[in-house]
Amino acid sequence: MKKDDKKKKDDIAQELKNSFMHNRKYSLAKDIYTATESDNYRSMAMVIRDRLIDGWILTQQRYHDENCKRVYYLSLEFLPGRLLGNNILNLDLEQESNRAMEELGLSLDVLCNQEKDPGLGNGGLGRLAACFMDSMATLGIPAMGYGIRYDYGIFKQKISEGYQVEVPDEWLKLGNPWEFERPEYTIKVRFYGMTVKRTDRDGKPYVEWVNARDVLAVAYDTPIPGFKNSIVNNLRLWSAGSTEEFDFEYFNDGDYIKACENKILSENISRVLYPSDSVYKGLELRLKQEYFFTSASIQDIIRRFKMHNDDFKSFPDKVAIQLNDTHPAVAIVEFMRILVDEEGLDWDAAWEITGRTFAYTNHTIMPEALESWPVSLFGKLLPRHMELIYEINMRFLKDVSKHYPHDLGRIGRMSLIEESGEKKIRMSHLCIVGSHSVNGVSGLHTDLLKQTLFKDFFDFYPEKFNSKTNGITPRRWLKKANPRLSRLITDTIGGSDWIRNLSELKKLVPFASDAAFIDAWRKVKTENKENLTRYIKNQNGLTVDPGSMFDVQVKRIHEYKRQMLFAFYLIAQYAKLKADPKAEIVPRTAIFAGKAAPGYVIAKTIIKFINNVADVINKDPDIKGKLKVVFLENYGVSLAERIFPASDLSEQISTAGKEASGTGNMKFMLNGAVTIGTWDGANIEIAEEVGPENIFIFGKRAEEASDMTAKGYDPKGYINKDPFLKEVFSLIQEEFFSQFEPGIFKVLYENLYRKDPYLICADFSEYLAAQEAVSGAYADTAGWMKKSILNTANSGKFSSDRTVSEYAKEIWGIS
Ligand code: F58
Repeated sequence: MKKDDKKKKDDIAQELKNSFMHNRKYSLAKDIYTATESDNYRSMAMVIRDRLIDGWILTQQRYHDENCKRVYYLSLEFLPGRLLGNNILNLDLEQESNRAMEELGLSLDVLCNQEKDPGLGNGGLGRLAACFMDSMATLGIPAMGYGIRYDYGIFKQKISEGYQVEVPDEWLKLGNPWEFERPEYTIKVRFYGMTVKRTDRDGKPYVEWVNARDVLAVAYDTPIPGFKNSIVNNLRLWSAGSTEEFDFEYFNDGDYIKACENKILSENISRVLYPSDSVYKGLELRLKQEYFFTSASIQDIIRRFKMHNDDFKSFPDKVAIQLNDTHPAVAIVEFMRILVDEEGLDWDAAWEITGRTFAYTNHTIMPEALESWPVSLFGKLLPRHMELIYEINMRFLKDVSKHYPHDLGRIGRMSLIEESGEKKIRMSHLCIVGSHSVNGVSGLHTDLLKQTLFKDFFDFYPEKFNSKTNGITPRRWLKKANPRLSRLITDTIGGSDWIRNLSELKKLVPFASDAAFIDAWRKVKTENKENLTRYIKNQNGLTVDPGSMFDVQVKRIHEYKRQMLFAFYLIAQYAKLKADPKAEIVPRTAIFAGKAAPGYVIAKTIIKFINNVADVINKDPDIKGKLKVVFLENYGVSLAERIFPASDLSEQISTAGKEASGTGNMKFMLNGAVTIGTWDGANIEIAEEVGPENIFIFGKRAEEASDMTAKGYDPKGYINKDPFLKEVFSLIQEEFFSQFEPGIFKVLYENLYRKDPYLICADFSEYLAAQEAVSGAYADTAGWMKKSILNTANSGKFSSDRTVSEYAKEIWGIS
């Protein structure tokens, strides 16, 4: 290091220390004797927050002065992860912060772990939104995220006697140093009421929405810094409040409780995140949440637009709005309502502006996850929006029937209103009709959208459809989560450009055959595994061997993700070892983590099943040193950061055609884990990047799988053919894993033995063979390390910087 640089770093470390002491004393009124670890975390968070402010103000001023085109990312979910470490990293203050804390006798790591991980999302979709926020700031895209500031995020998962128990996540209890309340941007959102037709002075008819109930949306802003570029974007989350502290009418009548009711009901809107990851439930409060944050965001966006622009015609040149799935779909209607009812634009002009502004991302083709709101509920809550949807639909279907006269089947299928049974609004159709872009999140997923779910729409508007393969931010998922590997990479390829340009990792390819490098790579992996080993010991009281293969499946628990397939493999291995205790096997530690939706009985039973299987295997002395099974509780961003760097094998074994993309698969790859997976979602693209020798692919392909299900498939044929599979079913039926609670796994057994909707039995034999191939490959340590290195080296495509650049260029019109 040059002398000047060293001096600069010394000065910064000193400033950080001073600022830390100042904040601890004057913001928290604490000293060295009274400060808790949490106080020290908060003091350091304030130090770093202060360092974000100048960049934040300057960035926003610049966007304002340049009146540049802005991107708004509307998402009901954001999973940003802990911010202290990440913000230090993006501000390039890692060394100085570590030094400052050390000199104060503190550990930055310990402080960082004090932070509550904001769980404002369920899984992939929410985490993708957070990766995009990081990439948009890093690429200097004038972007803003909009969502809800839930008082309670996704529940905390405890495992008790093998069962999932949900505990409320009180993430705001000790305050949140990263957010800034902005009461001055409070926005009124209306619900209920009715519409009346009126004519203005010129005789022009218009509609008024009257007798509505008001709720207030209060803005909370969180700065989102780019990586080492002084740019700081904004994440604006809305919290609900009531218009009056009390309803005075009731208050005066002496009904105190009734007087508080309105306040309580209003505030409930942002109380809690719905913890369902792929089953849609038509609950009124959920629709209120969707409209609440959407309306507040659209009003805010229009207010900002009007500060610099007076003609709505230029709106699409100044604003791009990306809808993260259909949850904010009502934004399209809210925007039309404002343009037509409040701004007085005529329908055609408003509709054209709307279509050019909005873009929609789909994240699933699973029918049970598609949102469709009963017309009765929607019309009661949002009477004007219901009318507008009918108008949009009428005009749209007129267009369709011009192209396909007399094709009533097609018109019925494409309608925004589902007419069979209870009338419902198909939110995805609304999004497609009201947007200029519809994208899937991987190549296969987009193809399936075009060929199946949205086929009629693809026929009608082929130009709207496009694919944007997901990505992950290398800042959090490599630089921060895996500091050892990051250092090794930087030292090896001679620089840290890869953090901003992930394809630089390709430079590792020549080192994949270099013995010294292979050894260094193995050492890093082993140290990371030792770390996780300690965590497992701490959490589960279980000793695992860091020398064993860490075989990992971490994600939401869902039938289509097939945690049961992995569990079946482990049971088959167990049975094999019991039958032949001398059988040679490659020692493995199987690691599971993931939450089940509280109302999803099968998923919750799967968790109990895995834990019981783990108990039997881990306690059996015959199996010692050969197989261990671990279920880590409370999977989330923070736990994920510990797991990926320590993984050898990544389980990506969904039924082909069901996982839209997956992003965990990319995090494993980036950290040098090898994938065993089906030909599904982004696994396909991972295989293309890394080459067939460095990935283990098995199982039915999407088309075959859907054909089998359509034709009516019987798992029994497969069960009888495969002796291991047969043995697995016998063990479950004999209550081998439920001796003390007989009958608890009947629901799993019956479901898989009779229906097996996700083809676990059909894929089992091939999966077993693929696992055998994995064991063979792992036994050759240098060969495995080569695969591991090549996985990291070829993961450049999966940077969210690449994904976001594609959105910017091809959808948002931002260079
Ligand atoms: C996920 N969807 C996909 N939904 O399952 C995954 O393949 C993809 O990689 C990821 O999106 C990002 O594109 C997902 O996470 C949800 O969590 C929704 C939450 C709200 C209810 C409906 C599902």
